Amino acid sequence: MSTASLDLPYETGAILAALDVPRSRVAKGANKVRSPLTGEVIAHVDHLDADATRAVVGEAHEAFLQWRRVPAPRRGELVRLFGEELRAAKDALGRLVSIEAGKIPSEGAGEVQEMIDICDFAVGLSRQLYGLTITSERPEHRMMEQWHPAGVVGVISAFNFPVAVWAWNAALALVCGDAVVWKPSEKTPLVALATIALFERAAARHCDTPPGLCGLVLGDREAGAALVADRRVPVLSATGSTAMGRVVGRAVAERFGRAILELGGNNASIVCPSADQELALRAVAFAAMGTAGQRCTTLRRLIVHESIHDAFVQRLRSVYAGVSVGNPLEGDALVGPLIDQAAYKGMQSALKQARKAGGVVHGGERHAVAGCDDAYYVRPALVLMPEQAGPVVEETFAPILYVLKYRDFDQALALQNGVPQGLSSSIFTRDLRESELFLSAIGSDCGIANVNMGPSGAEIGGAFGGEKETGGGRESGSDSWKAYMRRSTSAINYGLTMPLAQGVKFDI
Ligand code: UN1
Repeated sequence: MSTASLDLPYETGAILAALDVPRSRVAKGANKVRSPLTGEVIAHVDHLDADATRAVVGEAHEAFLQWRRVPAPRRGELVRLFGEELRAAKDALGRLVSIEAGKIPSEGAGEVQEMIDICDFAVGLSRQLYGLTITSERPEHRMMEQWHPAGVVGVISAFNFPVAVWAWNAALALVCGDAVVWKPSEKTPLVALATIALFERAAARHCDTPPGLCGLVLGDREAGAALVADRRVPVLSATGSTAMGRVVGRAVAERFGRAILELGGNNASIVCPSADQELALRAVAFAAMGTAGQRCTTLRRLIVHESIHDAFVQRLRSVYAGVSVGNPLEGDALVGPLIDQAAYKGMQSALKQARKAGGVVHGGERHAVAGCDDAYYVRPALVLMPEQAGPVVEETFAPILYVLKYRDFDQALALQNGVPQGLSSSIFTRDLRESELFLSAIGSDCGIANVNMGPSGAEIGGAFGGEKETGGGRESGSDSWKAYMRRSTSAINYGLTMPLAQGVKFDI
């Protein structure tokens, strides 16, 4: 096979070659791929148009018709093999995630680990796709429900978790008997190509895998729109902005498909008077500055009790001033680059609005990194806000942490819940009443509510997703698999009479 060239930065060519990505897929296309580490072009890929996208869906649909016949534990075997390929390629794929998405090495590797974890979870699940049996009001009858494969699952993923979020969806969908068509972010096509190449390695070792089971669509809005509109895609999982989700959700609903939406977050942590401040400081640092503030679960609002506010903010300011920003592949920086210029501009505009609304901004300026003039590195920003207004109620995908003060607990809860988004949240307290209230029906309104830890960095065993403008979808663990299947309810008469439900008589 002719693989990628070797003359790209950070051995990108060698990594792609090792991961079986053909050079033809990354060398001559019309669309430039840049590394946010340096801003330089590292590949050229072709985009599929609407017709080509529909053709990929068609192949996936044909594959689905075969795949749904394969027993679920056999389907699990394919996912097990894929997990093996991921384990073997963890270093290479993790490094490619760093090159293409700008993550620090441990987060690049962590992203691949998250894929491995969901594969393990799905393998077990492949023997546990259970329904119910239900007692019937009719004599000599029983009822049951079964879960059947749904069809082709469309996955639209974002740049910030360019492969893990696809894997959450794909690993479950595959054991559920579905085919998958993936449209990754236009900013991260290389990791998608590499992931599919690894999947194909696993598929080649599994004789029941039909061709086209995991389709890949590199493309822009046109391709995305074709995937979203296609009636052969009963389930469409989309991760990204609320604006994108509004368009996608509507289009899927229009044709009565099912959308799994994982959209914007505006996650808060409450720091109570009894909090272990040392622990809170460490948790806040990772949650707010990690991944350069570009996680859906990034901590964006800190709600601190007035009695500890000034002292805690002072400690936080010194943590912010000391954090290393830089090219994570050239040193040991903890904060890498923003994804692109648009992200930088969005950040600066939010900071400007914050100042206008009376906010006091610390940090947030562009940070020069030698040899990376076309990249966008920033100092993380800490913004003291007089109230929750302006940019504070919006999600800006950058490392900005707004700090608010509270007096009584109800006020803290009202602030926590007083934004349109509802993904993740957390509380730092040693007071059992406060933590239990926070987790109760009248507490946090988010899909994720943590105690004595930050809002980010969820593991795969739990259901992931959130309420309100976050879109309501759940992915990954718990019983999220049900969204990838169709439910069939059956009533079975094993007697000789024909009683009707609700006492209806119809004697012929
Ligand atoms: C996302 O940012 O889209 O909980 C997903 C976390 C990660 C996943 C984030 N496990 O932060």
